[in-house]
Amino acid sequence: MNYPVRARTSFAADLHAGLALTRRSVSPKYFYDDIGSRLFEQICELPEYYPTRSELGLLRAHAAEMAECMGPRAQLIEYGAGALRKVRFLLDRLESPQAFVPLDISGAHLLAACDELQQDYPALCIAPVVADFTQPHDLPPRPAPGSGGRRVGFFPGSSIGNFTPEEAQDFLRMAAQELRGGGLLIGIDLIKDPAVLHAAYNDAAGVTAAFNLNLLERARRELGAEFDADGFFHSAFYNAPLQRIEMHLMSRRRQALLLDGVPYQFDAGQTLHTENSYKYSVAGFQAQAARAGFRPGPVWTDEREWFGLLWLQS
Ligand code: AVI
Repeated sequence: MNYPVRARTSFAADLHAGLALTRRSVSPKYFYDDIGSRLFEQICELPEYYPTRSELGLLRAHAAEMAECMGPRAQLIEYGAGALRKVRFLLDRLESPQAFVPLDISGAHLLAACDELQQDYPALCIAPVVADFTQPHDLPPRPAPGSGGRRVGFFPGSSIGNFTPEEAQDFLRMAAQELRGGGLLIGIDLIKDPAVLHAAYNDAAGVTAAFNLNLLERARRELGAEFDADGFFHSAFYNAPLQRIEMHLMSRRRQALLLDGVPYQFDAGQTLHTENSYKYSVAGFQAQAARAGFRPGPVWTDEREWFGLLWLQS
């Protein structure tokens, strides 16, 4: 398969940079090639992985209240749109939305998902934007003053949990500006019994392990990286002081991973840190959002209080 030169270069450059660190790490965004995206979809169906089911349950039960917060004639922006499944709950309840603007870095996937959505919502104005939403990006003009509509945002899936605290704050600051006069509906994974978290990231079927290991397999496929296939294993644990799940690829033995001819030595037990998944309290997240310019609004959580959808007014 041919990969765009830019994509290869940034993966290669970021992997080299991450492997050169004393504490080796690489961005979780590199999980999501076609194979990784398919594995993530499987993760969402796993019995141990509650976030997707919990959030869908909240949307199913409360979409009407959420749509009321957004108001009539909204211009709805979705950050990191993916398959556009969750937003349907809102679209079914929104009163005469002016436009739906999904933002995603993967153009082909975004446009395919938009085509599918358009078939089911023929009257909806869909204006996809192919962009990395964490970087400066263009949006269609705001709803005209007097049109009665506001610009509002949707960022589901607890994707903000994969940002560093600084990235999360940058995103919230950008969104508060972009959505001023409207608001943001955001999904966050809540702090809970570490045993529940541990199970969610160490599923019995080994899908999360395959998802994690695919990052190295992707480096082999796309960048020609050389390493022993079973030289690394999946390691995921809850770091309680930092309130996050950490995922690592741990070396079984002393070995070298070769990338573009550069050998990166791993000792037994040494890791490549591949993901953080931050867990929040509702009050803690609202306080963080307030520092970015949002005012707290209604909160929806499931009975076990494992997952939250928060309306933040901007
Ligand atoms: C996409 N993101 C919110 C998932 C999470 O739970 O942090 C990614 C994931 N990693 C392992 N399982 C799921």
